[in-house]
Amino acid sequence: MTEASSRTVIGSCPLDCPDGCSWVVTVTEGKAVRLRGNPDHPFTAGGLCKKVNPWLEHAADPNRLLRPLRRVAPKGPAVSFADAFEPISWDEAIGDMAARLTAIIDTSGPAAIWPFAGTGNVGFVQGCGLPAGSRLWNHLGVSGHHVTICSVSGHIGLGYSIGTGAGMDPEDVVDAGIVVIWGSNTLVANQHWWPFVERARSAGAPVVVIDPVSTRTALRADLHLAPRPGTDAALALGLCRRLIADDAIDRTFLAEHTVGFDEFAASLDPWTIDRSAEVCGIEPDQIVELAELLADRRPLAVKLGQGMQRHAGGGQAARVISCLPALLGSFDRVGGGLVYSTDDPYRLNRIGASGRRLGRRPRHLAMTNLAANLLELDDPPVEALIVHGANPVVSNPDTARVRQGLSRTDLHTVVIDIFATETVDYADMVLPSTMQHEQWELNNSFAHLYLNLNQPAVDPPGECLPHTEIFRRLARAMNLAEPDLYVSDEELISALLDTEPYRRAGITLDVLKDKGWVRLPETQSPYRPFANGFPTVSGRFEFASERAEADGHGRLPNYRPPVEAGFAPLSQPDGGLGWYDLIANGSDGHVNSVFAGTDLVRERSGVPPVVLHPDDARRDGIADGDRIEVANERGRFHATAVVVAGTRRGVAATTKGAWAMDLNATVAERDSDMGRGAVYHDNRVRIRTADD
Ligand SMILES: Nc1nc2c(c(=O)[nH]1)N[C@H]1C(S)=C(S)[C@@H](COP(=O)(O)OP(=O)(O)OC[C@H]3O[C@@H](n4cnc5c(=O)[nH]c(N)nc54)[C@H](O)[C@@H]3O)O[C@H]1N2
Ligand SMILES: Nc1nc2c(c(=O)[nH]1)N[C@H]1C(S)=C(S)[C@@H](COP(=O)(O)OP(=O)(O)OC[C@H]3O[C@@H](n4cnc5c(=O)[nH]c(N)nc54)[C@H](O)[C@@H]3O)O[C@H]1N2
Ligand code: SF4
Ligand SMILES: [Mo]
Repeated sequence: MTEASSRTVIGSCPLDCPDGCSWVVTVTEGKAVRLRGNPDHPFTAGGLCKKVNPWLEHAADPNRLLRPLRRVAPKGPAVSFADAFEPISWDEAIGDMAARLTAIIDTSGPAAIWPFAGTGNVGFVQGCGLPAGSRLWNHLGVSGHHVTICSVSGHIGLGYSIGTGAGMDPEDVVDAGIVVIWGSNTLVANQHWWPFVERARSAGAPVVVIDPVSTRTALRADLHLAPRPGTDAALALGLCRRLIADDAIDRTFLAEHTVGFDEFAASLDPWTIDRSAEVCGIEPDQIVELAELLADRRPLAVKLGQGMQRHAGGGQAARVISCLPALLGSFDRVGGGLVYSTDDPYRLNRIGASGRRLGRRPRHLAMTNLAANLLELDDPPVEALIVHGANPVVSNPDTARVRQGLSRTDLHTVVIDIFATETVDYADMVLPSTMQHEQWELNNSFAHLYLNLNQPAVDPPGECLPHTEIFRRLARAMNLAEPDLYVSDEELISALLDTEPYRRAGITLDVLKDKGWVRLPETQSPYRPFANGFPTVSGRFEFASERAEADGHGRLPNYRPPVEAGFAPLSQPDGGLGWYDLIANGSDGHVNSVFAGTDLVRERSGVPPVVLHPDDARRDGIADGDRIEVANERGRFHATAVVVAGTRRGVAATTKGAWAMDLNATVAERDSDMGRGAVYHDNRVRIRTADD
């Protein structure tokens, strides 16, 4: 094979993972033969991960969806996939879709159509970033879609106090005096950041992990606090009170850059160390130890994970925790601050690119209220659901009711995916999507400050099409004249880059094509996001927030207890026998449910076990390796018990995203305190040995 027939194409990982890796695809004679981490990328530095290394094997999986399919059997799991669907041409598929959507618009109005974008790709062209198809959906005026499944509560909570989730550059953690990893299993879910943490540690910074589960990350910590799930705000309030009492606070920073400090300080009276310790179910000494470390070692860098906000009071907890670096004056120093997501500094032209001027949405539906929206919504009910990059039968809460909603015979569901997921079992039509190395994409990250371009490296297999092309064809079949519906993917990327900061920095599509990634404009290292003030109403860090008060969340940060979790063993009539708080974290074998049903991943990762504390297991007569039933009033699933001191007592831990497990049948479709976020970890279950 001659060298001339080989070339490399720079791309990026599209998955909902903070790391936002840049990759290089080697193409030989039109075939992608190698996909590896881009060694030039400053954050991801050449490595991908165990989940994505076999990307090309997944792309060539014999079970990949390759042509459009139409249902010919009743909805629901079929004995044979081939008997449930028949192949159809793209023209037929798009024609059918156009006719149905037009009829629904004519009879019920466009609000009866709900495009449902998931996090299978979080990019701005094909993924849920804008999401894909926004121009068409705006033009038609269909129901809007709120991506409430992941991180919304934390964003809103931090919005009240800091004004952004991007309170520091994660790379600058190397200069931290102390690192607190709060509700994040970094070594599994954000692994490319870990080397920066280790550099901080080598320079003397202790690493603290706060997590009810003894995760791989917690095991590497210098100090691990394992509070009851959903009680983080109580811990943070106790720490705040103690730091103020010890006069370990930065009074100059407080005077110059914050509002409402005195009010906040006065509100902390009840939060003695003993009260915090009691609510969190941890030893008072541990809280004192952490308070003393925070006082001594500055600046404080907090990495706030998404896990801790999947609770009834998740938004409020994020807001309270953000007060710690403010009290210590750490936001003012390189290496200090708080990072939840670095999304804000991207400053792409989302409004222009999504074509918001083309039309208004009559209502917005929350992704994680899917069951209620399908079963209870009126005026009009949802009649067409267009799902892409989402697998709600695995990922959403209350999957039994999700299935019930998707089973409606008067609902037309189109699923665009790369594999026949459990959601496909309920699709009326299935459309085969391209994968990342076969399409254009622009990706952000939520843990670094670089923008990644993804260029198509090869032609797609079979009849797979990018989402954008599917929606362009649909617009044409619906006879829509608006030229903005037909722009190319490259034009869409240029539209996203059409903002003042990118123009000033000279960052264009051509520049990106050349390099593959760029440092974000106006984020020169070291990043000083608040040099000109905080992006809040007052321009200061807001301990007291009028906006939060007006929104019903209280003027001051406060503790909102979990609805189910945290107290399960204590509040039950039988003293907690058999009751646990179930937490399902990211698996190290897959990101959410992506690729989780392939033979390759199933063989490697298997069905995840449920980890129980030895004292709880003994009490409940469960032995290591026993088959158990995990159940509550919403649903049940079976698993194998692993009995090991891997969680605090009363907590059962497993991982999310596995197919054919139905873990989320036990999760409530309840909203968190802010933004209708999901409450995956606020989930009380009963565990016993299974009868079968
Ligand atoms: N390998 C892998 N990586 C992933 C993912 C994956 O599925 N697999 N998922 C990706 C996605 S979608 C996201 S959003 C990010 C999220 O990444 P993370 O922010 O790390 O979120 P989770 O893994 O959900 O949970 C993080 C930790 O929060 C803990 N936790 C749960 N409840 C509480 C609580 O009440 N208090 C505290 N202090 N901790 C709590 C859990 O035990 C868990 O260890 O990771 C991404 N990365
Ligand atoms: N119990 C519990 N459940 C959770 C969580 C938890 O912590 N605990 N975490 C939640 C979180 S953080 C998230 S983000 C959600 C994720 O939930 P979803 O948004 O539903 O995302 P995934 O489950 O990853 O499903 C993505 C789908 O996209 C498909 N896909 C992948 N690439 C492509 C592509 O290029 N094109 C198309 N069309 N499809 C593609 C995959 O095959 C898969 O079917 O899960 C949530 N579920
Ligand atoms: S899943 Fe995360 S760590 Fe793995 S390649 Fe994608 S961005 Fe990188
Ligand atoms: Mo997520």
